[in-house]
Amino acid sequence: MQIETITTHPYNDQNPGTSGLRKKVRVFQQPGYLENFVQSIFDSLHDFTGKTLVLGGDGRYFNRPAIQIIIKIAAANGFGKLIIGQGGLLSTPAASHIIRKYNAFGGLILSASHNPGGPDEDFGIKYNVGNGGPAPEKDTNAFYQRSLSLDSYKTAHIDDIDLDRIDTCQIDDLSVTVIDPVADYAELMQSIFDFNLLKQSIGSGYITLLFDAMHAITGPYAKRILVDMLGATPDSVINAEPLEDFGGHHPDPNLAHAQELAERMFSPAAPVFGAASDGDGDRNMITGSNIFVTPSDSLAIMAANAHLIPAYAQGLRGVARSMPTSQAVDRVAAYYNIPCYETPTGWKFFGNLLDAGKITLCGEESFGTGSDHVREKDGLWAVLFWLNLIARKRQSVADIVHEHWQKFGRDIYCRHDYEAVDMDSANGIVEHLRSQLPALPGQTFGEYTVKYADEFSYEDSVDGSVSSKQGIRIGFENGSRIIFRLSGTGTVGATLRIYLERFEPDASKHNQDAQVALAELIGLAEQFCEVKKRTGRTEPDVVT
Ligand code: VG1
Ligand code: CO
Repeated sequence: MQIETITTHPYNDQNPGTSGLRKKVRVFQQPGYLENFVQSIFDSLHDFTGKTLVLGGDGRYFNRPAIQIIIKIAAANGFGKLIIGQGGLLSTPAASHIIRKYNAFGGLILSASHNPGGPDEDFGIKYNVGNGGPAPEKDTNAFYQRSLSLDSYKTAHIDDIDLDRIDTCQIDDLSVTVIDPVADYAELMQSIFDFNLLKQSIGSGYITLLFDAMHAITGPYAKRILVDMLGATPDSVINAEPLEDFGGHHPDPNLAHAQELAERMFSPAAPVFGAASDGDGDRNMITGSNIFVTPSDSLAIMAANAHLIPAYAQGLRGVARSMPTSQAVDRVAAYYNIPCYETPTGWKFFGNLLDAGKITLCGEESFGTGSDHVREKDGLWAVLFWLNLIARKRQSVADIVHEHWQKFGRDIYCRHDYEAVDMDSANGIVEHLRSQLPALPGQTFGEYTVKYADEFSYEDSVDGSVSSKQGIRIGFENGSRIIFRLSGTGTVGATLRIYLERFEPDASKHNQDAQVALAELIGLAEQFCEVKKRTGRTEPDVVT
């Protein structure tokens, strides 16, 4: 194998965010841009000669050429085996599983998740370590540091690999295997859930369902599992064909972007269950006939009912949620007397807790839930979890949610996003918030008295590493919270996220609209951060 060292110049903007490096496609297409980042990753890792690397992506524009480029760099850097999803496709959770199942050294996942795709849209790349999870911060920091001084990368002179044929080929010391992207994952799902019960419930018509794959990666997974294996009608999976531009839409599973699903779920003829997933298949939106389940509630409900699922019949060791996720799951953990951890935003912070066996289930308010079966959040797993619950409890989604609120109370919750805010204004908002923190505790605003006001810092209980500046928290005596943070996944300007939550124990008030119930907190949030005043905006761009 002929290996060539190519001279390059460093780029100064290759700092991975919450979930890998995400930029516009055109940024990635600059000479050496992708190559540099991949070489920076390999330069920061040790002792992988002859070992296995998993490769796959969500199928967005630039996925295929990027895979061919990475194959050649991985070959030149001494990997011994590459496992690649057919067509260059792997959902994020499936990639995590394949890394674990085949004892790979790590994997590269090509995705910008729920961001739009196409020549003028977004691309992304993320490195996952041997446990199947996103590289921890110490690694992503090392990749960035290396990228700042990188002056060459290595590439091998080999032909492009036929990504469409399931096969293994040997090129000198390198073996390249193209695998069915769905088979291993489907088998894993079968080992977790009661597929016989699901087949009966779906086959008998007790459960009718609608799954929106949003023209993204979960189409082939949903068709194989929900239709072929569980017997759902073929029209139960919509937008099932992965497209490079996701049909021109945002593959973002929320009521605004999964529009057809939302319309059908809130109509008189709605099926029993409806769900959607994102570009790379790690997010999930859960709905039932005429009801939307917030991700924070979904996590709490899953935790409260996990013993009904075969793989979790023994109960949960513990649970974790990201800091801005509502405290609903904390109440479940307290009820079952199991630990509940609060981590910074991003799945990489759950990895150590999962590896150490401290938690079984975890989730984020951003439509992410998962368990110790892989080291990523997992959209279809959450869908199967809910289907299995409905089949076992023989209750509608609405009944399951209302019964949960009656037992535990409701954490009324919403998030407001202000997108593409210019960086200076965003930094000004954060500075302004910071400056108020010392004086806030003890102050009263209407029915809200501030209990604490701080900037979240996390110490990992397994390896002792500390991550600071993970969001500004204002907590009130009555348990309500307002949280502010800047997104680490956007590609244009800054996105300010405002997370609002209020606990309502009184069941007669559980059916309130969240925007109404949270109106006073929403007003307070503006008083503290002044986003509208400082940017001239009148409304958030996204409300979830
Ligand atoms: C967002 C979410 C976070 C999630 C991350 C990656 O990050 O808030 O909870 O882990 O996306 O998800 P941020 O920094 O933009 O708030 V995915 O499905 O985009 O890989
Ligand atoms: Co995603």
